[in-house]
Amino acid sequence: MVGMDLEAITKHSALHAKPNGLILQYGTAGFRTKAVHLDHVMFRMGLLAVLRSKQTQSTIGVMVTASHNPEEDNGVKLVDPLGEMLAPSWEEHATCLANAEEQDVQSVLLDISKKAAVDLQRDAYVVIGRDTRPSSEKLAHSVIDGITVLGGQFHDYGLLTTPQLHYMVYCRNTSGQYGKATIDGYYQKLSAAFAELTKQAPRSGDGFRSLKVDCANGIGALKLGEMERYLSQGLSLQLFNVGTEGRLNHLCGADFVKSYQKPPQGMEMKSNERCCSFDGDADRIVYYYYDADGHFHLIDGDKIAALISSFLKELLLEIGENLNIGVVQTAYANGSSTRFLEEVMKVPVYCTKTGVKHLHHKAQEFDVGVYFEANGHGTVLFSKAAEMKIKQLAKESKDEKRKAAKMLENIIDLFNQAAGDAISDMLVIEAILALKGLTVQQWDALYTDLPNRQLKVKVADRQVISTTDAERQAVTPPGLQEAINNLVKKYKLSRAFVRPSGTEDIVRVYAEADSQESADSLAHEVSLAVFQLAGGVGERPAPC
Ligand code: G16
Repeated sequence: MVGMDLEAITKHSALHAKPNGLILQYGTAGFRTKAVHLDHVMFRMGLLAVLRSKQTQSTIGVMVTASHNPEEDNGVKLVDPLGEMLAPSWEEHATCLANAEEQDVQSVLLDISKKAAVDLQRDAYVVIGRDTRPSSEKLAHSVIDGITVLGGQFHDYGLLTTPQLHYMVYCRNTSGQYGKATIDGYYQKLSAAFAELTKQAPRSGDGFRSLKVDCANGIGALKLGEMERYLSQGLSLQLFNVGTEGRLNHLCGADFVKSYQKPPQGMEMKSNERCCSFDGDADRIVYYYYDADGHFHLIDGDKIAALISSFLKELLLEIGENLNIGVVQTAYANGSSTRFLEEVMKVPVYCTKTGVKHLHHKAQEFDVGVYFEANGHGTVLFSKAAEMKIKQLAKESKDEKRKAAKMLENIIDLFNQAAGDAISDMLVIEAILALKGLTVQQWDALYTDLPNRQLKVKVADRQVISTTDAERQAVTPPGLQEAINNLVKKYKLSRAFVRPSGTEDIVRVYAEADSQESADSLAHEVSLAVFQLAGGVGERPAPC
C-alpha cells in the first residue's frame, strides 16, 4: 500500500511484541500500567501519532508519563493539534491498535486509515516529551521507532512537564502565534506575563514573596530550577523533594497531599508558611499550610478555582463587556465550593466526568471558562472573541478599565490554555495573592470545606462498575447504588459516590459529611459495599 511499508511495520512491530493476553484501554489520561508492559503500546502510539498527524495535517504530541502513578508505572497519551487531549474517536482507534494481536497490526492500521480518511501520502510530524521515570527514555525510543517506520518526522524534546509538551504542540500549530515552541519560549512567555502582572502589587518586606514547593521527586524540580533565573524578581522559590533521594510521588506530591490530607514528607514547614505540591509530571498543584495551632489546612483545586474566578469576575465587571464566565468541576468538588461559587460568587457551575479532557471541552463554551478538578488539575480558557476584545480594551480604553483589561491580557498569557499546568497555575495564584494582598489564611477562609474522605478499593474487574450523571450514580453492579443511598441517609450533609479509576487498577470511593468522623465512616461503609457487590479482592477495606 502506498504510504505504508507493510514489511517494515511487521518487522519492527515484532521487536516490540505485545505480551500475550494483555488488554489495555485508553483511559482518563491515555494508557497507564506497569512500565514493563508498555513497550508495544509505545511503538504503536508512535504509529498512530503519524496517522493522526497526516489526517489533521498538523503536529501531534506524544507524552510518555504516568503522572501521579507510582514510579514503576508508566503511560502514554497523544496530544491533538491545539494542545488538547486526543479526540474521543481516536481514543477508540488507540485502544484497538494497542490491543491488536501481532499478525493484525497492519490490518488495524489500514482500517483506522480508512475509517478516519487518512491520506497516507501526506507528511507527518510528531513531537515527543517524557517525564523523569527510569523507564521513560527507553519507552520514548519505542515511540520514535513507531514514528519512523511509518515515515513520520519527529522532534524529541526529551525531559518536559506534560503541560510543556501541550504548549509546544499548540505553538507549532499556530505558527508561533501562541508562543515560541521552545523551552526558552515557554519560560519567557510565562515570566514576562508574571512580571507585568505583578508590577502593580504592593511589595512585601524585602520585595520577594517566598513559596515552598514540593516537587514530588519529579520533572517539576528540574523545570522550576531552570525557570528560576527567568523569575528574577517578585518570587523566591524553595524546592523540596527534588528527586535526589526519594522516589517519584512516594509520600509526597499533589496526589498524596490531596488524598491523605497531610503534608508531604521531606518538606520543612513552619506555621502560616505558604506551601504547594506538584505531581509527578507537574500538571497538578495544591496549596497548604499549618496554622498557629499546628492544624494542617489543604487548599485544593476547588479553592484555587474559587480564588481565580473571583479575581477574574472582578476584572470582567471592571471592563464591563458582558463576557460570560463559567466554572467546571467534577463530582469530587467539595459541596461547599459549589455552594460558594453559585451562591456567593454568583457564577454558573457545571459538573462533568473525571478527566481534564471533559472539563476542558465544557470550559470552551464560555468567554472565560474556569475548570479545576479538586485534585488540582485545571486552567482557564479564554475564547478568541474574548481575547480580542480584551486586547482592544487594553489598547484603547482609559484609566481603571484599561488597567483591568491589561491585567486580563497578562493573565491570558500566564495561563497555559492548552492544558492544566502546575507552573503556570502557581504563577497565576502567586500573582493574585500579591495583587490582592491576601495571605494564605485569608484565601483559605473564602469558605470552609465539608469534611471528606477518598478511599481506594481493589476489585477483580473494575469495569463491572458503570456510572451515570457525571459519575455520581452507579448503574452496575445491581444493588450498589441502592446500598450507597441507604448509607448516605445515615449521615448529615452527606454525599458519596464510586467510580472505576481510569489511571489505576482500583475503584475510587468519595464521601463527604458534616464531620470528619462521619465522612470517614461513610467512606468506609461504601468501600465495604463495593467490596461485597463489585467483586473485591484481597483484604476487606479497613476503617480509616
Ligand atoms: C489524570 C487525569 C485527571 C484525573 C486523574 C485521576 O491525572 O489527567 O484528570 O483526575 O488522572 O483519574 P482517575 O480517577 O480516573 O484515576 P494525572 O495527573 O495522573 O495525569
